[in-house]
Amino acid sequence: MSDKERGIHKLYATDPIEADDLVWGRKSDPVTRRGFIKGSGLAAMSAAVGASIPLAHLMPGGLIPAALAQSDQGFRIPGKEGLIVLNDRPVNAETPAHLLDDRVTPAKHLFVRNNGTPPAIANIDPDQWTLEFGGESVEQTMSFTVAELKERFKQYTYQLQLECGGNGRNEFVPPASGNQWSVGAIGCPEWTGVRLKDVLDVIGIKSDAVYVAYYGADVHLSGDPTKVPISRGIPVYKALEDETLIAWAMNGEDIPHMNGYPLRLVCAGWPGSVAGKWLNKIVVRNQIHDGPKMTGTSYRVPCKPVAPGSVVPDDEMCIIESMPVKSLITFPRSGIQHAAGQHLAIRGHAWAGDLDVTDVYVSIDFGSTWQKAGLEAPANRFAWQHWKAEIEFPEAGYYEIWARATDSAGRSQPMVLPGWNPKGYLNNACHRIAVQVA
Ligand SMILES: Nc1nc2c(c(=O)[nH]1)N[C@H]1C(S)=C(S)[C@@H](COP(=O)(O)O)O[C@H]1N2
Ligand SMILES: [Mo]
Repeated sequence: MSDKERGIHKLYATDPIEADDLVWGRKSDPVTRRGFIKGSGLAAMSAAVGASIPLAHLMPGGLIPAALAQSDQGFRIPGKEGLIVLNDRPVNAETPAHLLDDRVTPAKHLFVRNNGTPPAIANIDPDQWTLEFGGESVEQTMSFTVAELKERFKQYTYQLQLECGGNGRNEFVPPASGNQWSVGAIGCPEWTGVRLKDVLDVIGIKSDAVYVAYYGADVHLSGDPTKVPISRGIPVYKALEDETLIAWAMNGEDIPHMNGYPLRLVCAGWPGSVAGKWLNKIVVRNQIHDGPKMTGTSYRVPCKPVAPGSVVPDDEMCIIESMPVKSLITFPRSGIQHAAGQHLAIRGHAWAGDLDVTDVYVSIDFGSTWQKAGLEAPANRFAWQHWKAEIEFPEAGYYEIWARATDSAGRSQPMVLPGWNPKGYLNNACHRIAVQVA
């Protein structure tokens, strides 16, 4: 178990009540530390231990279930399986590449990137949840319940990829601070909701509108209710895309708690940070939104390339918009043994922000030669695309398979780290896996 995975155990040791609230959304009595767990908190705990807990009403607060405490998996996030926990305060976890093999990412395998403390599941009532619209550039302020959104507007279902702007950060030299994501802060589930543009159409946006931004119900890590953990936005044109959704379902079910239950924005192709979770307010702004994580160096890169390690003034940093072309090898898993003399069928996905992927190539000789992979069209715009190839190895030994995608503007993934930037965003270097041929 790594130090980071042990974090939640430390938190249980020092502040079991806080740990409970964080992990299970359970409420313990602050004096006796006797907890009670029921409803969705109990469901989450049951899911994590893999069975119902008949005597849960007798379980003390602040107790980490032994099944989890003694497992070598360390801290587990309810509803998630096999994720690598990078941080437990706030919860951040990524998916190993081989667990992203499904064509549509299952809920249990979608990464989690939290900036603050999510609202406790026990305190979320989807029937009472409201989404408010405001800001300088709306014609009228309005508020909708989830049921009203469902009744009043046409519903759409799309496969939409979601990738954290910091995915790949762990390769930056000199290193960038923040979650050290490797390749797994990406997924492409199927989302259902209403189009943001249909709702904005009813509300009316003024001609001076520039940006559309979100607020969510998560709270700042400091616990200070006047502080917002994150509030980001997108230019009006991106907000009005058909695929920009106010979503309540993922893969036909409620969105998992850690992924924004009961309502979130999905705005594919752009850094995941624009896809507000636990969504309760949308504002139409007459200026570029200036909420937390919108300004300074957050989700910005130098407007012009800089030398690694440079200090870049804020006014020379530009907001990240469409994400760059990228691909993953999801089968086989890195490190496998393969029998000599046999073909190896490999596969994965590729995506390119607002663009399409036009080609995927694979190499077993560190990029000296490339073989074209078979590539499918996306299920819909902004869905990742599936690719596959057959590999032949000339003799036994250690090999690396590299994958490289090209987008519809002719841009290709770099083989090694692309432009260094202070916060470690947009690393779209080729993914590679190891294969032992024996
Ligand atoms: N309210 C709220 N929305 C949020 C965040 C957050 O911390 N709070 N994190 C953002 C970031 S940085 C990313 S990458 C995505 C991650 O979505 P996921 O956790 O469902 O994978 O949610 C975005 N929306
Ligand atoms: Mo992110």
